[in-house]
Amino acid sequence: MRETNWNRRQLLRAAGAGLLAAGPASRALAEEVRLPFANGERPLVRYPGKRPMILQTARPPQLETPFAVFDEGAITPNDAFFVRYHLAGLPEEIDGDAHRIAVAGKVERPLSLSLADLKAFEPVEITAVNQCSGNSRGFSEPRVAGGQLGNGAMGNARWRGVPLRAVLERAGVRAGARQVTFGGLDQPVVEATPDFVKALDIDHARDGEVMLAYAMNGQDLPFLNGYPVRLVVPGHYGTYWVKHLDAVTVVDGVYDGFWMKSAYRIPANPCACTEPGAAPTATVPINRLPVRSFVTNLADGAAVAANRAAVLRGIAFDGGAGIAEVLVSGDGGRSWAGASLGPDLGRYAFRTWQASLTLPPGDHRVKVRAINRNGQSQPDAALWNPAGYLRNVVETTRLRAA
Ligand SMILES: Nc1nc2c(c(=O)[nH]1)N[C@H]1C(S)=C(S)[C@@H](COP(=O)(O)O)O[C@H]1N2
Ligand SMILES: [Mo]
Repeated sequence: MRETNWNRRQLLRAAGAGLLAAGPASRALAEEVRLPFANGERPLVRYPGKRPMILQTARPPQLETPFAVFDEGAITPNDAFFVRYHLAGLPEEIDGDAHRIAVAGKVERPLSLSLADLKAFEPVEITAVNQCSGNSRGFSEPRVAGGQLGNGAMGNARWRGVPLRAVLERAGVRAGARQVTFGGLDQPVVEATPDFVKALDIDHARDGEVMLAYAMNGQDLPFLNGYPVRLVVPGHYGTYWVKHLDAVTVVDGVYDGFWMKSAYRIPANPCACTEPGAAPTATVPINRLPVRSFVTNLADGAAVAANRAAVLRGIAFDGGAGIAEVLVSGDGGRSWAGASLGPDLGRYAFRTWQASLTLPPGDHRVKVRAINRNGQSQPDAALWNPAGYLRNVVETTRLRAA
């Protein structure tokens, strides 16, 4: 498992190789993909420990999962899991044995936990989707600033680790605690950039599900996904899932660092949306994942045999109620039929589904819609907000039957 822990020089070399799109070093790697929006051309690159991934940025490394990976099953393999960083100062190398997590602030007993200390707690496992707030931002219309991502900034893995609650109990949270903040080893490269620190309310931090994870799908965390320990916040957007976790601090106020106070905020209204182009009057920190569903086995524009049952496969997920139902439409949303759901890996996981559609010759708009156990679903038309967060419109796949 050690081979997944690459040092920064190796990562940068890999990034450089991918970036030299015209140069000799890139030939073995360079293939392009085209995300389906304007300026969607991206190189495919191979980083250590990863299969070819869609390069969003090289410094810091930001890699998107090629969408076809999601048709391989409900679990996203570690070598295909997307990568998101804000700060270009990645650690040179991480020695898992020397790594310590400082638990401090409003606690009775500050702790310095090694990986071995963490592994001595009773382990828990949870299968949960990590999705970037900006997943699918490239489809936003009107377009918005930020990484122009397709639909591949998400993944579902089986996480193993220790409930944050158990760690906080050992440290002894003092009266008056309001939030817990989380920091990782990566650093800004210029002083003006605020360090990446996130916060959760104390009750959320102690819900028993928020986890300090040291394994992903039965392996050490890949370097780029947070080796040796990351926070897992089931049902919540990836921004809270702090990687290379080294600081857990209990505070008695509402943390007001840049990445909580200014970034990753959504309109404070029921749709978390605004009129296109308009700024919200009030905002709150982004939180739970809304319901989403995708067709995974047929790409937009694919051909199928006319008048014969075509199999449709896909995935659906939400922020933790669990998927109750998936419906598919072969006629652009006029009529809907139920899909059959695959195995239930837990309410935070991807739920696979399957359906069949018989289409007459011609062009068709196939749609998929999921409904969770709270009765929440997806909007027919995309909602808009200035950061391009929370996209969960009913997806359309155009198929040609012949
Ligand atoms: N240390 C650290 N943790 C981080 C980030 C970061 O920049 N630094 N980015 C967050 C964001 S916005 C996302 S979407 C997830 C992505 O997790 P992944 O790279 O393992 O896919 O990591 C989160 N944790
Ligand atoms: Mo993110």
